[in-house]
Amino acid sequence: MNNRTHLLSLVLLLLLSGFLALANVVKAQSSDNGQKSSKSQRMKWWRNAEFGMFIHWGIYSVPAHAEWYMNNGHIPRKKYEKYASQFDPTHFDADYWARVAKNAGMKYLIITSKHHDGFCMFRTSATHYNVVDDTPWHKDPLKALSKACRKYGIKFGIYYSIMDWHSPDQLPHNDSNPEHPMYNPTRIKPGKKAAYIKYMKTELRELITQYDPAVIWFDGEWPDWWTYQDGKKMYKYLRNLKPDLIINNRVGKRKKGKEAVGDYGTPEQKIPPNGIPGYYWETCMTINDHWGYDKNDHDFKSDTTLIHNLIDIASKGGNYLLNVGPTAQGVIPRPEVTRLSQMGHWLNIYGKAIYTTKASPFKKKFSWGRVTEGSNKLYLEIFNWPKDGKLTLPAYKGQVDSAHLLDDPDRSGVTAQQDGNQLQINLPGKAPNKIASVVEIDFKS
Ligand code: JFZ
Repeated sequence: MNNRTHLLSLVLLLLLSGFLALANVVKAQSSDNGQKSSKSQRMKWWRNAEFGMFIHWGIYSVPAHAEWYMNNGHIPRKKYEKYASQFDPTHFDADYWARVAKNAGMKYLIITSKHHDGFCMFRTSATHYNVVDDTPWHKDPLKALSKACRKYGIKFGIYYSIMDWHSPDQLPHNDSNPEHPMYNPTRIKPGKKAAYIKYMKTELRELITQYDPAVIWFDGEWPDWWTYQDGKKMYKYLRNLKPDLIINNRVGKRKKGKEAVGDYGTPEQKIPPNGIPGYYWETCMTINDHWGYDKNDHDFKSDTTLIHNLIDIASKGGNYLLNVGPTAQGVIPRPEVTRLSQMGHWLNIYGKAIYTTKASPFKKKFSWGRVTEGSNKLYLEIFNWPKDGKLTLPAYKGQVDSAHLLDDPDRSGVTAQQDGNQLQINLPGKAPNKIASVVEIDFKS
């Protein structure tokens, strides 16, 4: 080889190795981004939705002591089954339920397909113990409701309990007195776990093919026999069946040092004080003190509490899943409907401050209210109107362009200045809204 060919091959070699190195970087990046963006793509509608309706409805609405009655009332299986023969919700109106959610400003809905009591509120081939075959009503409410949701542009989701007090594959926790069983947490019948998982898969496949849900919301994952690995496998199974399905974290157990299973966290009845940074989350909450219909529970949260909760959750970067508990006649109790309609009324005016916004960019908490972030915008949701008309916040990126009350068409009466490390707001004398007024501040991009 002469010098020239030597040099040429050296250059070629360098070029080739450079190219390979670059290709590797590009490959690594695109697979990272690929993963990240496919989850954020999948979660996009959900994150922007902010507010959903939870519905706990089953044959427990017949005795009307909420959804844990079979366990808490120590009812033997055979006796509990009788509630199915009394379930005839002639006033059920799926279109109306979807309109109640729509008018409340809710963007998605999650309904119980099977709660811990094991009764299936949908058409299924896996058991006779279902609403179509085993009630005098013979109708499939999930069919009607999924259709109505589609009509009104509400995403349809399905709750499914892993623990099953009625399953032939599961045993009550304690049945030493068969007339007085305690079900929770169930035990698995020896050798029956595979059969039960097969049953779950059959039903979940039916739920997906029959109603095309956007979300599956698992629950009842706490019995010992359901393991972290079982949850992972179930997640994979469903992800394969429907690639853009969203699945909550109660599909699996939390395991130390292991990645959480599921797409989002589900704090219950509480709002995490600092949100859950870096993780999607949704607070589910009762509108009174029970999930399933309880005829003695009249402890409804006030309009103000409910609207403040929604704002608080949005300011911390989460979604609010607010529950209703329809009666055995198929009626959403009146006090629940009126509260939802009040929330819708507020959202009609102030929804810009909630939908598609992000958590407050500030660590600091404010006694006067909450903050949400839009693109080049801050929204201040004011619960306690300051007597001196002044609010002081930490400075925000960019320069203030303008500020106004969200419900003021004249856009007058509010000023905002930023100097040094403070953002200073001057408000008019009176709060325009008793529950929460909203100031929008626009920043130059
Ligand atoms: C579960 C159910 O047992 C209950 O009936 C209802 O359906 C609710 C939405 O979910 O209850 C739970 C589940 C998880 C916790 C507490 C209650 N938790 O994580 O604290």
